[in-house]
Amino acid sequence: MSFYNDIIQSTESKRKLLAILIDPEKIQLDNISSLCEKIKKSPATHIFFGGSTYDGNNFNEIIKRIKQNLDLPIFLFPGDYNQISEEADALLFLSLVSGRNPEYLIDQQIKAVEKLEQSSLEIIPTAYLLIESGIETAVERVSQTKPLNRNDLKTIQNTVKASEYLGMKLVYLEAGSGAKIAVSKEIIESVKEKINIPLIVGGGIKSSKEIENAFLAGADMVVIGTAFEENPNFFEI
Ligand code: 1GP
Repeated sequence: MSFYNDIIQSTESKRKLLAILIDPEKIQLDNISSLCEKIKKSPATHIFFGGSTYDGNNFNEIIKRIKQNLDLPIFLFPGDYNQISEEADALLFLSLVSGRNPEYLIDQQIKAVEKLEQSSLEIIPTAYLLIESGIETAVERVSQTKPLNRNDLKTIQNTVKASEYLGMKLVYLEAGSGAKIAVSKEIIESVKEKINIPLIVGGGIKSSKEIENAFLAGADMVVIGTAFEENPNFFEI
């Protein structure tokens, strides 16, 4: 069984995917079962787990409890190499290809190797592109990189194509958590026409209309974090 192959099969059959992002920093152990009840009632197909700045001790325990309460694949979406846990199912092995900071292009990945060699996580190489979104987001602050200009479609297209040539298996277009402006329809369309690998879009998506628009423009998977954090009834509405 491969979680990546499941994504490929879904994209081939045009089944859209929805990931709920859980940030360990913003979750209490005691609230996990009620949160999972909400997730069960949502259309979520995946859980993404990770955050830009987490340095607490409950990382493994939170994932374990989510797993006990929920039957969805858990993908690590790590802010740094410490956020690797055997309790999860797969790891988005991110390289921040929109930026020019070697720490997030390759150094963090090298630091992760010894842990990954001991692990049975499925590793999915993922091109991670931060797109300009109206505010300075945590990704920008932590990575000390600039996002790509949202009007420069050519550079965005060439960056995703180069990532595909390099062997990346997923592209993640990121406006940044809590972004003012989500990744635009034009950007999603222009990226989708360039690549043959699945496309994930997240950051600043706050309504079912915006989810729908991202899917219509060509996103294979949409990620929802803040909107669900702020309102656990988001999907009911
Ligand atoms: C952040 O793309 C995710 O990495 C989700 O963003 O929190 O804005 O939904 P939001």
